[in-house]
Amino acid sequence: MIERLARFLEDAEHAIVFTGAGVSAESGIPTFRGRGGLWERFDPQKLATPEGFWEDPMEVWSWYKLRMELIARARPNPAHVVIARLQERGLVKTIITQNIDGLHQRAGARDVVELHGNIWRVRCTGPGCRHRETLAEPPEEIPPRCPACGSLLRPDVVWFGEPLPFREWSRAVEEAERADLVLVVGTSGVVMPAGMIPYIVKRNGGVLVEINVEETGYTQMADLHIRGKAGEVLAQLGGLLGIYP
Ligand code: BV8
Repeated sequence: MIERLARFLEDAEHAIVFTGAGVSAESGIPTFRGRGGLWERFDPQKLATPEGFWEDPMEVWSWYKLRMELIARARPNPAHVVIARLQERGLVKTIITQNIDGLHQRAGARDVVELHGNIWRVRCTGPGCRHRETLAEPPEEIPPRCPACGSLLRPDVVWFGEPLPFREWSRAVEEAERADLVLVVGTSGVVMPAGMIPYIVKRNGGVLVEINVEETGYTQMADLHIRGKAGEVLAQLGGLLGIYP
């Protein structure tokens, strides 16, 4: 299986990677839907929404601050590292992620397309105020206020019911239309429209390879489904290609 994956990647002209929460699971970041997932203790359908934020900014900020602290302590796992090295070797071109944890970049990946934003970026909710900033650590005071106008700051992430950032979404679709292979790592494919990216590659005749610990909506149309943990499978791939450890 790993050999077939290596051959697929070597034969591809324009391979891309599409990741979800499962790629960060071995870094200790809970996934959305898996066991012990973020959904079990918190209801993202309530908290990761504009309504949830305006109803209780403190509760939503406590959730994001908790996740920032978890992410700050987390380290990229072999999945993030090998994906970055595949990109360095030119075996994959673009990394498209639904995650907001920034771990692909911390593993050395470049030009990562973050479809749902980044947890370290905040923006002002004040009408007409364009203040944005990237935090180096979780905010002391929550909910944080805009230094320019005093309005509430919000995480610069895409909540349910919100459109994806135009630039990132257009870039991802463009990449998917160009790709002749998509490596789908650690995503249930439930969330749309992000989850469409692998379908676009497949519809255009590209190869779809999936790495996941369970079956998903992509499995039955995958050319190769590797059942296993992303960190372990990609560490083996990296070993085979001589790019890891
Ligand atoms: C929009 C940022 C419209 C915030 C996130 C009914 C049908 C279809 C769609 C909808 C519907 N009802 C509503 C919608 C739309 C909705 C949606 O898709 N809902 C879902 C729940 C059905 N989508 C939206 O609202 C989107 N916006 O549609 O706007 C619009 C358009 C124009 C104008 C105005 C409005 C916005 C969605 C973005 C939401 N934001 N995150 C934050 O993180 O706080 S989504 C959130 O889910 C994360 O980004 C996460 O990455 C993403 C997807 O989940 P996964 O990454 O797949 O994670 P999950 O836990 O599900 O799966 C983990 C997988 O990993 C599993 O398969 C597991 O087996 C595997 N795994 C676990 N461990 C490992 C592993 N694999 C390998 N190795 C391991 N070790």
